[in-house]
Amino acid sequence: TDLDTFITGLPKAELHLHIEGSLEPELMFALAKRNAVTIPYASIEDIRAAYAFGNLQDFLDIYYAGADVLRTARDFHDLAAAYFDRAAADGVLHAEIMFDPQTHTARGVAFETVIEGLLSGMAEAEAKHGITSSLIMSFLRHLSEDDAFATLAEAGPWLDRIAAVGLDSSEVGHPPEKFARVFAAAAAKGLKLVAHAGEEGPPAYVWEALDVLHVDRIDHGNRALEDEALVARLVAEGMTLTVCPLSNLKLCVVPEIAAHPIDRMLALGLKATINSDDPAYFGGYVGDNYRAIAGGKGLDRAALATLARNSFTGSFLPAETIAAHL
Ligand code: ES4
Ligand code: ZN
Repeated sequence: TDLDTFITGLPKAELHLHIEGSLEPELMFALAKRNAVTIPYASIEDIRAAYAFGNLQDFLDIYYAGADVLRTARDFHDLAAAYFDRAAADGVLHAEIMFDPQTHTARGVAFETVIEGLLSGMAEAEAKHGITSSLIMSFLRHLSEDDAFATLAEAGPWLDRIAAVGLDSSEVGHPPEKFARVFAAAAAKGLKLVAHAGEEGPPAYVWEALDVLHVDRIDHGNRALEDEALVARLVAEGMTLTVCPLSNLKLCVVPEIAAHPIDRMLALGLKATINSDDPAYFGGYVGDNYRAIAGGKGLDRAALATLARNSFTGSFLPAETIAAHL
């Protein structure tokens, strides 16, 4: 349709994407075979049938299990290449992709294997599609501060290839404050900072991400809307929120897309963006997320264009590159 064409044609950046969450069942099956890894599924349909989640933890358990098929640099290359093919088809010009090194190093896969595979997929995508990208190294918040520090140390040889650090995994019970010192150390190394906050966790975690971690972006941020003073703070700072509508639906953060607060976020003056989070698990890539909110919320073209524009102004691209995209 016309609207589909409009959405695909909107120049956009993707700012909230877990590369491990772009592992499609077909590739999971193929990599299990290639690496002789046993997975608890008999077929691709079986994998898809397992993707019914009651909350974030239900999803995370399945997501970490799925990542077990990723073993070699070629696997990480293929994973990234498949994502960029989908992103390019959706009109994504730039992507800042998260990876979870601890998910792999804990299984005996070397940090170097993970990052070199991803970097090679990113280089190929730039040559093939002209899509630019950078890496956000995310710490798993259910693991310790020491473990995060060890991961930051392992990243040392590749720091010039990493744009930012992030914070993901089980939110409730693992407040941002737990990682205050690691984030300070990352900032001292010149890295940008992002953190998941207010997805399932309370507004207090969003305050902490701002005041204790000093983040440059908030991933999700939905529950900030419960706190008027917090909304005022986010608006005053022009803080970008990386919102993920289909993720919110699949993880029961919202009961239906019609109830998603994206329109309220825009009306309040928040710098919201649209992202896919874990597209292989949540039923769609970034274009599907734009289409879902266009249909489910009746957002007009001007609102969709604002969201796409926010994805560049909220990116970590140099100012002159951002200006060239607007
Ligand atoms: C995630 Cl949706 C979400 N929330 C927290 N951590 C994550 N890791 C991958 N997807
Ligand atoms: Zn996420």
